[in-house]
This record gives sequence, structure tokens and C-alpha cells, in this order.
Amino acid sequence: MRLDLSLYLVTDPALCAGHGLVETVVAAVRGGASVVQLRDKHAADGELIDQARRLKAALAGSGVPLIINDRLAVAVESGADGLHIGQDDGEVAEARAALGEQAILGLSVQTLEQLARIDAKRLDYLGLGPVFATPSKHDHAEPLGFAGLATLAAASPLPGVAIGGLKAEHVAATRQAGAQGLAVISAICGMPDPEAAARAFGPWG
Ligand code: TZP
Ligand code: MG
Repeated sequence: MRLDLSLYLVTDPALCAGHGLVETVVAAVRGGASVVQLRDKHAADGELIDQARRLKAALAGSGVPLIINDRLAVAVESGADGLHIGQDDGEVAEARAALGEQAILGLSVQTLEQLARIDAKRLDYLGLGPVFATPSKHDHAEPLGFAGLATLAAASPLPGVAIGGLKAEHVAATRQAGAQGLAVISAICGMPDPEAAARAFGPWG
């Protein structure tokens, strides 16, 4: 199955709490979200495994993959479709070995230096950002802007999904910069109507 990065929803426990995690995700998928990443920096592994299993059940039949942020053990034990790691979240080779060849494996990249060092044959996609400064991630790197995003996307051997402060109004600029989609937290989670918020991004292609 081809990986459709066009609208990549990243969950946030606080921002999703209003409608509930599963309800927010299901609504976003109805509105067109093409990937879901379960991201919670603080929950214990057991709690995340439970959440991942509930999300997997809710996504059954949708064709939308569930990716776990950071926690290799959670990705392996929950039956999720993949893992997303940052520059400091462990080795790509170790993750690929534990997950198997079929799993989706993504890596966050912020600079050309990091891009030059990626283990591309073990990865499926890259997260490129932050495009803009965002309150959704406290320790984020220097914002790239669309010019910086375009530089990274042009140099990337893998499909890239842009992240950081992106809203529906940024779809055209993100495409023009050469990314394959937008990853968002606050533009969908915590919105009064997550389905409508997802739908506002429109069709990608
Ligand atoms: N990584 C880089 S920026 C970011 C992450 C997880 C947060 C994106 O959240 P938002 O609300 O879409 O700006
Ligand atoms: Mg991380």
C-alpha cells in the first residue's frame, strides 16, 4: 500500500481531550486525514499501548495507518503500523530490525546536515520542520519557512511531510515547496469540529 502523507494528523493528549482521542481521530479521518500518529510525551507505555489498540480498532477498514511517536516498544506491542522517531529517539537500524520490513518508519529532520546522515534505505518518509514556530512543541528547532522546507525537500531521497504551525491555508505553499503533505496538531485537534477542520485542507492531488 502506498503511503499517503497528504494530511498527517499528530495527536496531542491535551488538545484531543475535548472531543476524546478516538472521537477526534475518527472525525479527522472522515474529513480526510490520511495518516494518524499517536503522540504523548508523558503517558506510560502501558497506557499508550491501550490507546494505540483502541485507535487501531477505530481505524480498521479505513486504510489509514497508525504510527506511534518515539516509543519503539509501544509500536511493536500494540500492533500499530509504524513508528516515528526524532533525531534523539534511538537508532533507525534498531527500530527497523524490531519493527520488521512491512512497518512504516519515519524520521524527523530539521537540517541539511541531518539529511545527509539519514539511513534512507531503512526509512519510509521524513518529517520536515518546523516550518513555523509553534506552541505545540516546546523544544522545536529553528523554523525553516517555506524556503528552508523547499531546500530540504529538494535534497531528500524520501517523501517528506512538512510540520510546524501549518494550517489549511498553507496547502499550496507546502506542495510548491516539494513536500508530500502536511502534518498538523492544532489545526485539527482541539478545533470545535475536527472533521470540518480536516476537510478544510481539501484534496491534495
Ligand atoms: N514537530 C515539529 S513541530 C511539531 C512537532 C510535533 C508540532 C506541530 O503542531 P502544530 O500545532 O501543527 O503546529
Ligand atoms: Mg521524538
